[in-house]
Amino acid sequence: MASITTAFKHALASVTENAKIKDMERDQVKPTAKSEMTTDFGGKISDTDNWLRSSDGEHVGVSLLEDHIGREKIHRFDHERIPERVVHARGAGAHGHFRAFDNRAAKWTMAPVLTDPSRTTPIFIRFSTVQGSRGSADTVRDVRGFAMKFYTEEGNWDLVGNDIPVFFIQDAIKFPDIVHAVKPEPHNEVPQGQSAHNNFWDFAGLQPESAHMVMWAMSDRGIPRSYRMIQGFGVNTYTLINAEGKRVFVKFHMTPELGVHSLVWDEALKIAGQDPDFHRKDLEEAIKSGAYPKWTFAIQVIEEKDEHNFDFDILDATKLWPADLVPIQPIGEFELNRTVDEYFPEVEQVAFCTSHIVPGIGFSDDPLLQGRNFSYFDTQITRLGINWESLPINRPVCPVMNNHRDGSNRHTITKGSINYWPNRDSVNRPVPPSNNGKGGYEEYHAKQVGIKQRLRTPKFQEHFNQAQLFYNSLAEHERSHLIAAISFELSHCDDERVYTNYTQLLNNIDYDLAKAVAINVNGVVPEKALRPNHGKVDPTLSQVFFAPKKATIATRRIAILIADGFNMLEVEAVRAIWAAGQATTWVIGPRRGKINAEGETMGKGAGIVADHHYEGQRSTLFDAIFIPSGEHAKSLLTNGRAIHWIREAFGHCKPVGAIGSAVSVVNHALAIPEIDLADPKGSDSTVKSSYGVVTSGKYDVKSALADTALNISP
Ligand code: HDE
Repeated sequence: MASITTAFKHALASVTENAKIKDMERDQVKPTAKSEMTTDFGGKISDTDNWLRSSDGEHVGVSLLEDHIGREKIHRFDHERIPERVVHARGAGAHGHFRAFDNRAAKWTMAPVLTDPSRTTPIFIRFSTVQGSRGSADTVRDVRGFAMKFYTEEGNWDLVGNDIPVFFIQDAIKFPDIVHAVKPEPHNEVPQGQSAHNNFWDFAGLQPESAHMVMWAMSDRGIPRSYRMIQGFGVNTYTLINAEGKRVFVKFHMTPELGVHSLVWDEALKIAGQDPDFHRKDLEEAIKSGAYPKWTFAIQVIEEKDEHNFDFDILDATKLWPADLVPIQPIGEFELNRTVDEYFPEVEQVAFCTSHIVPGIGFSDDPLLQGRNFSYFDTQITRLGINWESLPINRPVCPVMNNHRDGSNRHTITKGSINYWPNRDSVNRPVPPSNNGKGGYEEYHAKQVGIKQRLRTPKFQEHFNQAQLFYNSLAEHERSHLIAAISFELSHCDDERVYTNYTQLLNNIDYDLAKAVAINVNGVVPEKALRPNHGKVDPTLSQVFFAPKKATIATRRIAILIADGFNMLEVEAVRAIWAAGQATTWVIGPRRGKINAEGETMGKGAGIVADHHYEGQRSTLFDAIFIPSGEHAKSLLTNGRAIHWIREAFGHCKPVGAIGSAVSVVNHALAIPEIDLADPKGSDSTVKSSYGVVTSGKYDVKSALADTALNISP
């Protein structure tokens, strides 16, 4: 019996799991070797290279407007662009699946997507930056969007979140102000992809409710290593409703399996120029190699009766719910396992809407969420037109049937003469579910009493307690990065009023922080703290907390730096070992092409084909570097670019591994006496490891490799 149930579940899972793939296939076209080029109206094209012109064969002659083929090609091209998103314009997306672990969430919600473990719900996630335009760089300091679309059997549920659990403002009416302030300044459209300018810090200094999120954005969270290594948060307070009609408040959390990791600032800056698509490519590379990014999905729940038992308002989006007060409870997991086939129809046209919810999930009075529920639908009309919900990537996998009609670009053809309700013909559908006794989405019957007014209630007035909690919870290195980041940004503000005001504001959060930044940027150095530090700490706010329980090199990119005369056996062995650990290895040599191994005659022998030459890629694009032994050490020693590779990787705190003769190269490059490097001649038989530099003097390849391979995990 059990096995029949399991088989049934698997069958069901595969049906639901593939529902969106099947749905999208309806609109797919695939050119084949036999495909012939046609116009959009299906006529075959004889010539796509030469405009129709009147010519005597010797002189080019005039181009004729008559050329319908030429005109169609240009018309289509002229109208290819649509408005980019007003925020979150730059992004990358992928398809995947969500599964509930079991029905543990059923006591709070009747939504099958969160409670039915036999279901595999297709999802699409779009990650994004906020400030920059569509062509901006991936690694800029910014918040990352984490927008999820669940194609459930009850309709689409869009959970439009960020990688930071709180927001800059409390009331939606301030959104245009914060976005105008952070976006490029209106007079010259500068800067691109960054908040390091007068207007942002001016606004932030005058709108202290943003202080908490500013701390997060300036921390390492603002410069993630990968979309696969960010947390996601629903941010707003939503509600869950169970089968008995009982309601609770909820916050959603997504935690990446690989841990939460960041770049260092110098790397982020360099990668922005060296590979502006770094995050987009990283996501694609991981999924295509089968290393599917995974997250656990968790909720925090507050019972209705406890709503007012906190010293902050649980509907204030500038506040998180500390994990020691409200436990974070995992209820499911999801992975991304399919890249998009075409960017524009999928990633550009995907459109999220916070008001897309399914039975069992509801809104709260969170004033930011209420405004979002209006804004998202509205913005999609400008971007995609009123029929945006029927685009392939946006349409649900369950039936859609209603009396909405027309609008530009209507594709759906609904049969029948009736397009209103009620109608004279009872057999005509659609029938509203309440009329035929089956339940549709029903709003929770919440009592509303109030006086119409514009206000913020008292608990919304406190802005610094949680900014302080965040600061207190950071590890030492995270704090120094935070100080450096705020200092960098304020140094880019040349209006004295801006940086003096902000350094004063910082003293509400922490005296040492305010002092350090003020000294760096010529701000107001405080004499004493403005308010005592409450000393509270929440370990779950530091990235360190999310380090995977077992260290892993999975999906890490390791560069193997070589020149002619490298030790082939070592390279082959480490590549095999690291591939087994799901890391990828890339050979970097003096040229892209064959590099000769030790003992081979130049130009002959199998050698190894380098993936890139020293100038073709930079150490910034890798997580670790390794140099095998061999006579190539002599040329590496005298190659400035190779030495720079080692220095730069070391400066970015990356593991640097070397064997035998390569140890002297590392010694020479780093020239830091306190680093405990192995004997350059290779007679030392112990593996030494210090500051991420792992060296082995052994020539016993097997054990040396074992040592190095094990120790190189980033
Ligand atoms: Fe958004 N936001 N937002 N936002 N947001 C948009 O919708 C808005 C907010 C977030 O990948 C826009 O489709 C208002 C919080 C993401 O397509 C727009 C307010 C959070 C994305 C909009 C907020 C977000 C958007 C622009 C304050 C984290 C990208 C294009 C009340 C929980 C979605 C679009 C994608 C996009 C409005 C605040 C996340 C204009 C009015 C808080 C991830 O409608």
